[in-house]
Amino acid sequence: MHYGTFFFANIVSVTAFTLCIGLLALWNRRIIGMRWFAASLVVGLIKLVLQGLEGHTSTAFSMVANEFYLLSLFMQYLGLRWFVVRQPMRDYWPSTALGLTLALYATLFFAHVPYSGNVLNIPFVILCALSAHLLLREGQPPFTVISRLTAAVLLATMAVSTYRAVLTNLCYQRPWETFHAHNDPRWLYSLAVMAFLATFMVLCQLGFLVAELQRELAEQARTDSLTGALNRRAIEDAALRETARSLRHGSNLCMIMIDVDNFKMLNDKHGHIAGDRALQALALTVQSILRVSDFFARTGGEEFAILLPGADADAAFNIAERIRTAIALHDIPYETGPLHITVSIGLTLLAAPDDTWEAMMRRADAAMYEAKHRGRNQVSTLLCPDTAATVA
Ligand code: GH3
Ligand code: MG
Ligand code: MG
Repeated sequence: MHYGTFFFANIVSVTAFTLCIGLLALWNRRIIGMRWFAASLVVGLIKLVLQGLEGHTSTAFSMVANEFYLLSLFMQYLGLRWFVVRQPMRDYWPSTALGLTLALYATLFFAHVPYSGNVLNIPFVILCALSAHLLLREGQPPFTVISRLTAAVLLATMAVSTYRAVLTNLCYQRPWETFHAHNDPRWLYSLAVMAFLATFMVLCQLGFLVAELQRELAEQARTDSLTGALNRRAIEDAALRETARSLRHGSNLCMIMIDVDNFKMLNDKHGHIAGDRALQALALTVQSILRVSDFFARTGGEEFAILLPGADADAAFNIAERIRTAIALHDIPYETGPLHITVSIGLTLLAAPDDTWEAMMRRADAAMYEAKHRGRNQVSTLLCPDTAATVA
């Protein structure tokens, strides 16, 4: 294999990959991880061009090429981290350590210190291992499969780069003279394996994009766009699951129905936009009171449902009362002055052994209408099919 021909072919394919990932990052700007992938490929491509010119230009270009390799891997790490961790990196030490490493390598390179390649090679191997570890630890659905696949590619990259680091220490201790290695088949073929793994890595990056788009679609199909609460279908699925689980384990399950009082009047008086604002404020208030394990959905225009797994009638009643009071006391900011709403709430408890979520919904609905009947802005409880509604 001829070194120049290999580099030309590699540069052509990496240019195509960079364009592809770059355009996808541009079309999906909200997916920040793709930006890091694109940036990592751009830096990797520049590194490849500089490395291809090795022996024909100043040795400083080789130094920059080597540094860009580590930089590119670090950017890829940040991209992977975005997909699986979903939180910005708060620690500054990784970037600081990277900066110091690059500065140290440049100094040793220009001082012609032998074995200085280790300053980059060792962090490269460590970063591969850290990336793989992060993916295996944090890769939750829908990223589990692609995370494992990517971790395998990273571990293979780590193995080959370790081999190349050992080879460098044994035969090419002077990083400003590595063009001597161009005719060494061990050097060239291991480089080809790295290029092959880099191609796999780009496919993995596309895999992360596809998994993220799937996640977004699934979330949209479960969410109400106005309030951000679950939609009817999602709470029905949750109710089916939770009733089966509660009946199996003999645990409590409560359902709450909420309906805004005289909402049509608010719309008529202040306009539809004001009504929308009130629904959004209501959703925020309810969500601030619920736990993450509870389910909250918008089931109709101004109607909402809540599932409280594990809550008994007293606990559910307290939560319903807190919701009712918080909404009644809330001044909802609006251009023409604060808006006020109240809600009527119906509450029911799963009745073993053969209750169903449809029957629960009917009971919670009946309890809610009972609350309306008795003057609105109150909580009504209908505990089991034979019990009359009690109002508090
Ligand atoms: P009640 O106290 O008996 O529940 O009276 P209500 O006026 O709240 O009930 P009604 O069913 O008569 O009216 C519901 C209103 O909710 C009618 C409809 O215009 C309004 N509505 C439904 N969906 C939306 C929405 O997404 N945005 C806004 N602004 N209004 C909505
Ligand atoms: Mg209604
Ligand atoms: Mg209403």
